[in-house]
Amino acid sequence: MRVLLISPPFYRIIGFYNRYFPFGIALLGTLLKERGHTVLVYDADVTEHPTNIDYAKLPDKYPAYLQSFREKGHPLWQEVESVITGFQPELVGISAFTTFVASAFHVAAISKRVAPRCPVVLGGPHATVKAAEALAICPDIDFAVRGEGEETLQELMQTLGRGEGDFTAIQGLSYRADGEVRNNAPRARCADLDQLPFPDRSILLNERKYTSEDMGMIMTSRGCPYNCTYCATDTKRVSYRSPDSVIREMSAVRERYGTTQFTFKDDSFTMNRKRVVELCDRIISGRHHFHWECNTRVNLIDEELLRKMKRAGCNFIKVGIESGSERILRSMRKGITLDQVRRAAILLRNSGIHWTGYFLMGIPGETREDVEQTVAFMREVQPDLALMGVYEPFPGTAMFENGVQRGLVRPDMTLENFFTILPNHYYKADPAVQTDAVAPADFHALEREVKEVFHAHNKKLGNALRMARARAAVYLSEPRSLFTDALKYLQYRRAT
Ligand code: B12
Repeated sequence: MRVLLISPPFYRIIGFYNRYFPFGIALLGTLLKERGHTVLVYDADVTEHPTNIDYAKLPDKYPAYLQSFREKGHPLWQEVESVITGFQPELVGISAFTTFVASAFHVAAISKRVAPRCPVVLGGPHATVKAAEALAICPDIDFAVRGEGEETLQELMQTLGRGEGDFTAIQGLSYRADGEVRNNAPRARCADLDQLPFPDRSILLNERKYTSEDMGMIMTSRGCPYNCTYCATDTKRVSYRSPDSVIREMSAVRERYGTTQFTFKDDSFTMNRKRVVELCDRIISGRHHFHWECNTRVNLIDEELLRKMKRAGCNFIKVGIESGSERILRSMRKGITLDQVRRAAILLRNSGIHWTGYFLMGIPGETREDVEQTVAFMREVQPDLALMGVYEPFPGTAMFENGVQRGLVRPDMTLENFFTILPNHYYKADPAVQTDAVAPADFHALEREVKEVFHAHNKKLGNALRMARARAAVYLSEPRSLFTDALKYLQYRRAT
């Protein structure tokens, strides 16, 4: 079968740079190719030139994003059309996060216009939690795959290939039948990640547009057992790849793309301490000289572990702090205390590894005082980079359900809603209302104030130099990342 897997455009439409390659569809494409299908993986967001990367400014461009759907002959939507027409697929698969699911619906519509008989399948985080809604509102989507797609997509293709119309036995699949949406039983998670191939990055259309660092995104585990109420990760059971498999993938990526800086994008990389120690030991004893970053939690690091990680090439660690208010941390079920953050901040600073703290504001029930505590706490713990996000209700999360009960969140959206409401307001009952504890006008003024404090913190020369020092090896191997980083820093300087 000729299969076209698409990551729809979003960042590129509004002049932003999207990091990494589309891991999920690259992996699915690799599997299908191994099974003899003809596959093209089209990331419509990849751009060669470093464009805007100050993601705090992303929402400012959302009106232009919505406008692109109304613009006849928009070059990016024309590009999508010509890729579909040129490839002549027998199946189109589209991946989507909630934030840019309008793009997925639009791609589906283009596909149905130019290839009306070709089935369109939606997958990814949005399909996982909103399959029924997507099928109910978007007539151009024929199937939605909930959760991991490896087995489900192959079974669907086998059924379609045999010309059969009975999909009832395919776990994890949702589809329309007799005018209603059917949700088949869920599919069990992949039990052994080592059985999966590495995503073959060479099947990406425009492979050469990615930087070596973008190609260095690696997933060493799936899932997270914590219960943060704002998070959309749906797997509580964590499964891991073996250190051997991870090192083989890193070596293969380095060989093909010259990658020296890798990113472990696992939800919490140091969840299993023993495994991290083993991986680090293997990297050190094999003299691999990789550099890498990871995400983790403040309660999952200690001095000895950080020392080992640094020796194994870890140069960046990103942790979620979220709030400086114990009350809010508890309401988020974050599972950490402010004292744990203080302790981790000292360990991270002493480790010499560059560290980023992620913060969140605008969550239901949060007052101005809570937000002020967060700002004061950021100043106290002084991350090398401090990033503030404004909470968005993602379906499938506990906070989404709680928001529905509080009247802040609407459980469903119409197709028209997705094309008329700004993506950072999706599923909000009233786009103007962020939280029930701060009046809308006050919230927006507060958001501006807080973001200015964060910008001022990040643009301090000392912080910028610490970042540059941590990335020195990357600059040597990929000089264009020096340009990208300098651009980012200048954007920050101009922002306040
Ligand atoms: C990498 C990543 C990113 C990268 C994406 C880069 C890229 N080029 O794709 C970056 C850093 C840009 C990013 C940005 C954001 N992200 Co993010 N990100 C992730 C992360 C860590 C890994 C995704 C991944 O590759 N997973 C591994 C692969 C194997 O899984 P997968 O992609 O889900 O694919 C599987 C299935 O979904 C399915 N599948 C996927 N596509 C398709 C397509 C078809 C046709 C089929 C059949 C199946 C299928 O099969 C795949 C294999 O099993 C996830 C967390 C996670 N653990 O998944 C969050 C996650 C996807 N991100 C999330 C969010 C919220 C965001 C942001 C909105 C955050 C923000 N507020 O800024 C932004 C999005 C845009 C914006 N506003 O800036 C949420 C998504 C929630 C949602 N409902 O959409 C997640 C789940 C994090 C979380 N725990 O809440 N992100």
